Amino acid sequence: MAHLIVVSNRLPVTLAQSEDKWSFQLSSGGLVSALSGLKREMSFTWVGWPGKDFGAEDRVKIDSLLKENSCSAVYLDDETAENYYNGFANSILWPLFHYHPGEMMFEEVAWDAYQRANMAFATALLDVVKDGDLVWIQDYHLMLLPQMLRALLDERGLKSVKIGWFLHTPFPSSELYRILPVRRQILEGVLAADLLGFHTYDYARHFLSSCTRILGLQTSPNFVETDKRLVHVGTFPIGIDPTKFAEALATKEVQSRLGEFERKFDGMKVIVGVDRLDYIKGVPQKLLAFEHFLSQCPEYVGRAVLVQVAVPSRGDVEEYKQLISSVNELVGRINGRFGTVEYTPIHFLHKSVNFTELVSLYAVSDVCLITSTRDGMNLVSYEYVASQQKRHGVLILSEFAGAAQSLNGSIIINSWNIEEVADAINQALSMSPKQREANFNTLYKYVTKFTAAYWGMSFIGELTRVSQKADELAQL
Ligand code: ADQ
Repeated sequence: MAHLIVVSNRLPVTLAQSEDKWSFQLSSGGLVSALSGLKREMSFTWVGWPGKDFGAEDRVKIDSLLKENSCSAVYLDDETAENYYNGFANSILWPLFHYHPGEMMFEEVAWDAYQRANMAFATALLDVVKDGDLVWIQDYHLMLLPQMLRALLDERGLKSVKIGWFLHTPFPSSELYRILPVRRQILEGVLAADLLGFHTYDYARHFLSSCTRILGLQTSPNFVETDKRLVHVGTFPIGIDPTKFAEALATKEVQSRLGEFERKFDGMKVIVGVDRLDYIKGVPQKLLAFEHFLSQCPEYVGRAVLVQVAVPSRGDVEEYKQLISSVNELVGRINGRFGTVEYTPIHFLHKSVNFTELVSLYAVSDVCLITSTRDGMNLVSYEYVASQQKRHGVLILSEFAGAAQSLNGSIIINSWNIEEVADAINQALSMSPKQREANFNTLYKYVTKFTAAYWGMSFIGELTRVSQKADELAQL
């Protein structure tokens, strides 16, 4: 049975030290859930950056703790980490891939660090990878890694390692992608993999046209032909672990918190928003649409609230600081305009909430409003559906989130059209119980079938299949 090595920018762990003893905690998330499905099928090791640099003495202890938990760390010095992560990944690739080229600041120092960091991953992987292993690289932080790793493996004669790469963000139209000064290097970087995965066919299509237009390569809907190999391209929409939500809903803690919320919002319609405070999530658009809704439907003033939870994110990047201040201003203005002593239209929580709070909030809400201006998939939409078995709340979902291509049964909106979003809120709040139930059933069926575990198994299943095919061809 093949061994799987998952590589991501961050190890999904929290390391804490008390006295001189280190402890380890696995974080939750889509990728961790995906692996819980795969764990039954194969052994795996997780390789990634532990979040900061550690001194030599701590590294020894951390390394052995990580090894006991099937993880392995890639250490980066603080300057490389900053320029690679905040500088290149989050200030160049992230805005470009989400159609915000205006926010993109290309700097050589960031590009150098991106190359150095990807090389540090490739070198660290050499200690872990054995011939015949499957290596699954995650996301836009590591787009040079397939090529760098392949070169090192070739030097050592490790010819039967198979490499997969998956992109969690959109891949933009080639018209936009070609702005990137290092557009060739990035494409060539990932094209050393055997299988490339995207959330939706549109993203794959944009990638294929970039390969044709920028590198002049032959492509078909599922392949790119390079002079070295046939690179397979596929769509693998990610999902969540819905049982985690069903189980949480049955706990005393969630039931009691839900009861408190129900009493607090008695007689009110609750609209929920849960986002990282990132410019791609369209939080200002959401606030403006809610304001427009209240002005167009005054019967809901005093009877509808928006609970917006916004996790602080990347606060050290300039664009994010500006976003926080414009969101704060909008919340203040709208609450000032429609609020009374008894009524606060927008409850704005600029923080991360714990799982009990999150599930209770999802469960108490009549509507979940997602207005991303671009979003690879958007897991909040899935989580809301997984928490709505009783209420059958309505999902309003931006057409610019990958999830809009899978989640039939939601109201799809253009998040830039404030009037359309306001109308959708009104439509959602007045939808008949019968229609809500029918929509919920369609959504719930999808969310519980296409889970994170399903996603992980489909990608690895496909990587195994393409590897076997390549091995058979090589033997001819
Ligand atoms: P993200 O941009 O982080 O992920 P998303 O898919 O919505 O976006 O996942 C966010 C996660 O954070 C959810 O699990 C949500 O519950 C949690 N979360 C958000 N706000 C929170 C809060 N205030 N408190 C607690 N938890 C909170 C990237 C891409 C997405 C893609 C995923 C997976 O940008 O498009 O869906 O990867 O591929």
